[in-house]
Amino acid sequence: GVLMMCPMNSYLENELQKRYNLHRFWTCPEKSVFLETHRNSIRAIVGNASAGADAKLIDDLPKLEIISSFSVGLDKIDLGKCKEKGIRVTNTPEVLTEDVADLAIGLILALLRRLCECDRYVRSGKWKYGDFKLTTKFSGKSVGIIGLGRIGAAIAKRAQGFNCPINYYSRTEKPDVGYKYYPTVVELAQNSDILVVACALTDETRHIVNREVMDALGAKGVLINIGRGPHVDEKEMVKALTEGRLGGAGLDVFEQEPHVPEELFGLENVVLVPHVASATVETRTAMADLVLGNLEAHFAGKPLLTQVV
Ligand code: 8YV
Repeated sequence: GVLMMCPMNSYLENELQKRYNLHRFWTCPEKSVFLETHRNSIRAIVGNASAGADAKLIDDLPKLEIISSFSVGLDKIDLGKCKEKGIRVTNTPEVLTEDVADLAIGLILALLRRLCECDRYVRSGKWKYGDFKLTTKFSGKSVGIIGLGRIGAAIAKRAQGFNCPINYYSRTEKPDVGYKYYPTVVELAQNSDILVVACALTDETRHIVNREVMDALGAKGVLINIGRGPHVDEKEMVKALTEGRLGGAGLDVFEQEPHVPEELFGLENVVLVPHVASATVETRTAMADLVLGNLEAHFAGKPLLTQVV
């Protein structure tokens, strides 16, 4: 049996249904009763960025062999527990890198050039009564990237196309990248117009963008988050934005998805999108194929396609 944690993609769900005895966890009224009944038949879990597998669920399923995640980020899975119990874990890297980097640039442009507001201006008929106010240039602005992994590097490459000087923070300096390294996020923020969160969420990176970092970014600086909500201290971000200590924010992720702090709804200097960085037909299909391919390889005793644990 395969346990799917929440609805994620209809193509994936249909294929899982065809190939396995599929259980949809979100449709079970009594989770504990379900687990008690099926604990000896569930061999695989399919999770994503919103629903993974914690230590309790892993312990409740003694026949669990593999967790195949429909995401690159694995912060919702207890990886330590998986290692300890010999449970394999796979994710969906590479296939979503371009889309996530594209959306980061999209958020920057939408925020600085006020595209959403411009669109509302035209639709509301206000253009007849005067031109839209001036906005802020993107080309040439310094971009600071937290985490220069696959996604961070793809954002850097795109921003270079806009003649932006690139700065970055990561745990260790990367030789040969040709971007300016800062050993702390505060220094990175001090020296960047645009700060982009592109690292994995771990205990070390939770609230990596705190009040001090936002103040270093400053009233003219903007924050872009395509990582995970908990990378940013959201309460402090709301305060910094409303008090004018932070210039703006373009956000794909939030601390309590799908809940977004309502204080943000009235602000013009924010662009809010509902965790859609990888959400194109092309990429979600490629992600689904990786989830399916990993399960197929596992049950056929072949090497996994994208093994993390
Ligand atoms: C998805 C993601 O939104 O890959 C990740 O880590 O956050 C996203 O690609 C999500 O897993 C799809 O449900």
